[in-house]
Amino acid sequence: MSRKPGASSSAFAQLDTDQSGWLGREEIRAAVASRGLPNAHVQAFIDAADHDGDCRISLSEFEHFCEQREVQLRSVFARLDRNGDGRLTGEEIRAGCDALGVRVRPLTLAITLHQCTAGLSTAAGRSARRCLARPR
Ligand SMILES: [Ca+2]
Ligand SMILES: [Ca+2]
Repeated sequence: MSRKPGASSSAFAQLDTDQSGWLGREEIRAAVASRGLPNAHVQAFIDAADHDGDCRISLSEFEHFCEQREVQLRSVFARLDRNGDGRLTGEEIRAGCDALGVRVRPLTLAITLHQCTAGLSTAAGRSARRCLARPR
């Protein structure tokens, strides 16, 4: 399974609000703020994505960053998916958190993952929400 063709270029176009062909610090700051993320993510993203060091992110740098993140996410997913069925249950996620020594309260986990699956109207999304809503 791979990303839809053009998914990262479409995302880039949405972030490039001045249509300059680059993501500048202010555009990145606006994107980070609109997602409710800490401001530290602005520099972290620039550090991770800006390969030529010009402090702005080109489309090719953005696409490369997205590809790297997808590889990392697939690796994490594979490690969490203990039975290898291609789906993460609440228990698998909890076990992963436990293995990392991360204490996540069941309600916090349920809310976070409910938000992640909120856009899913599929049976899988409903199943995930039911599973995550179960008390530990
Ligand atoms: Ca721009
Ligand atoms: Ca750059």
